[in-house]
Amino acid sequence: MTSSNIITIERFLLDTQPDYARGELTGILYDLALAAKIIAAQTRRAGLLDILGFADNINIQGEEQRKLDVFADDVIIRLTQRSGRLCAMVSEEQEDWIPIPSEYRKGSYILVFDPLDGSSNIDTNISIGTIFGIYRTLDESQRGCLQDCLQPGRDLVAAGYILYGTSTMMVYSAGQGVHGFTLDPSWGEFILSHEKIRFPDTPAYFSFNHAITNRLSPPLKAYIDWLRNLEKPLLTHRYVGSMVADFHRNLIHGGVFGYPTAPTKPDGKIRLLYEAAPLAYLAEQAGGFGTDGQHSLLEIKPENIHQRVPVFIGNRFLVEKAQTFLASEE
Ligand code: FDP
Repeated sequence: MTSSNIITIERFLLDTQPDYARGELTGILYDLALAAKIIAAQTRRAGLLDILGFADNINIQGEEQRKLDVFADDVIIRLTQRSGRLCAMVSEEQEDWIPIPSEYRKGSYILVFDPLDGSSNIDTNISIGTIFGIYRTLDESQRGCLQDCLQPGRDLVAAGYILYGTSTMMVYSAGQGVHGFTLDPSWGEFILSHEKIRFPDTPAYFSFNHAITNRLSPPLKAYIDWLRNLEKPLLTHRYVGSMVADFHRNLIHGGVFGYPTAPTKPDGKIRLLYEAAPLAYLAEQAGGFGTDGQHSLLEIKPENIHQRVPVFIGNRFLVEKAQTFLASEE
């Protein structure tokens, strides 16, 4: 790469924002890129700084919060709440929706996020990520309310994730394709590395937690058998257990990630608002699809901010096949 074709995320965001834009959305994405650099730096030092291990809290999902989750949550809230661009937030780590404190100016957008997805992988040095979605407020004249936060994925104006892997990558879409930026640690800049990402036509992977396969319903088992026995294309099974990492690998090489319902998880495990919907939005922007088995994940209006949903997401034909198998269950 020569210096003349290096495109930083800042330049790309400014160059691609529409003429009528006021820069608010661009500003939020840039704030998230900054948050990503701070979280990435802390993630890299995690083993050394003894910030691993459990914080003293149990989060509202009943999972033990790890210290890095708390750190990432705090960084994103602090960096974005005073920007004047948001009027509400939802975080996986906070029980209630988060209003913008009255001392700060309010903006027109709602940010929903999972600060550290795949957090059970932190202490074994495996890729983790941040997922985010951005909605517009329903009423510009108000300061933001719960209803602003309960919008279906179809109304997202932007979504993305940051993957803390062998490199740190920020991948986002604001409705004009999916673009990926890799953090150059020596420059401290996200550089455009993957423009207009599309799922390849020939997928390579399927990603399910097979520990629960035997407990799945007959149509789900049949679907997984179909994936396993497919010959053209031949699929390999890979499952990291960090949804962002599994989604990213499948986006680049093609594939399907699934977390269906099971007897112990009647609603599935993945959260609709800040995990499933943003990734389904990216999937559609990249030519793929996301479903709960019946409906597009983007059509489901959340009833509460932490709602769980079964998920099948990736190459469209692999995901639609899940719907076909599950239709036989009815
Ligand atoms: P985690 O609990 O570690 O935060 O949605 C949460 C999630 O990770 C996903 O990232 C991941 O795909 C899934 O749970 C893994 O669940 P299993 O361990 O049950 O496979």
